[in-house]
Amino acid sequence: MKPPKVLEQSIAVFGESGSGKTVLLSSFYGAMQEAEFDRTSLYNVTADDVSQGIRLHKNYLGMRNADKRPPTNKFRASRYAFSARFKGDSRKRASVDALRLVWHDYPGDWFEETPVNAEEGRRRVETFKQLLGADVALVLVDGQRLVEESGQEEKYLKLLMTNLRNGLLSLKDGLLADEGRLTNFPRIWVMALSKADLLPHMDVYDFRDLLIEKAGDDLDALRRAVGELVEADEALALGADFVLLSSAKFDAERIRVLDRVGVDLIHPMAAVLPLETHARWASLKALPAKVGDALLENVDGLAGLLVGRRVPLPLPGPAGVLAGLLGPRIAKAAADLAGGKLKQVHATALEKQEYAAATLAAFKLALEDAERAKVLLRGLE
Ligand SMILES: Nc1nc2c(ncn2[C@@H]2O[C@H](COP(=O)(O)OP(=O)(O)O)[C@@H](O)[C@H]2O)c(=O)[nH]1
Ligand SMILES: [Mg+2]
Repeated sequence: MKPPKVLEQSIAVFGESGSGKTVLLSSFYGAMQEAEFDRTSLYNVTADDVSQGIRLHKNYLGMRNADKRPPTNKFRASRYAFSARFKGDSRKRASVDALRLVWHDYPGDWFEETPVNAEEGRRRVETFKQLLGADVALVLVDGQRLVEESGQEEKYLKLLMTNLRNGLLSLKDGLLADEGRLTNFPRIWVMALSKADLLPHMDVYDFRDLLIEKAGDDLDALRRAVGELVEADEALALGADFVLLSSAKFDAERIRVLDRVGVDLIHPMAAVLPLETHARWASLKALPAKVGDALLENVDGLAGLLVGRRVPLPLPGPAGVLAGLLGPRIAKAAADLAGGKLKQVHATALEKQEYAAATLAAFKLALEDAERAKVLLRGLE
């Protein structure tokens, strides 16, 4: 039997303690264990680490059935891997059996407190290196803090951005010690309003405007700090994409897990945002070839799925030249699929039971819907 073919995306989630990371993870995972999800979806999702999965599911059930909040600081692990395995006939899977989502959880204290000693400093750099393969980072902005600081939100927002920036800069020397600026590092930083249910009148445009108005300079300083870490900072989007997230609706007594916002966009964002953005960046003339290749390499599997064609691996000689031409074209064709054409690709893939392709098309459609609903705002035109 051939080993299963898995395409992997990772996402790094940054949020201060109390900003909603554990609840978000539990809601994300628990929702996909519901019978209704199982009945209607093209894949099953499991946690690669079984006990991690059980803990998250238990958290979810506690919220759903007993209105109990997940215990705080229970999880020490900062890496969670989930696999979405496709149902149906394996011969029709067009070489992809599963999409894996790796979720890196960065606790806020990391960025709020300086390391106590050199050893701890080294350990932070080592742990941080785990996220170097992530294409997308989510920065959680705590909606509860915005409510508490209503009218003077800049107090909280500036501190949040500054802490994150200082945290990253403090890791800089350790991160760049080996080979200089990083080719693989999250280049898409999405600002996420967590606990969005507490601000029911705020749509994603209002959220963006608030951030820019109250902490635009700090956001820009954060962008420049990340720019100092990556090779070719023209391929960097920080402060361009925004999303609203609510893991559940928390009333005084009830926790309504079915009232979620944006949680179902996390996997689609991790897969689709790089696909669309990397294809565009790779066509920039000024970009070093090494960076362009790395950007395309991260998305060629997904692009091939959507346009129904595997991208050949780089080959020597004329074939290599051909692959070099084909890769960007396939990525661009996949990135450009939208609207009616995308719906067609989705319907055809469903009909042919090519579930991986259908899922990726559905991910893209979900982002389009979220934009229309003003839950997601993408910087791309
Ligand atoms: N209203 C609302 N409250 C939330 C939401 N997510 C988390 N909370 C609240 O925030 C608290 C801290 O969340 P938690 O996920 O433990 O934060 P963490 O420290 O970042 O892991 C929870 O106990 C809830 O009371 C949300 O989506 N909406
Ligand atoms: Mg937590």
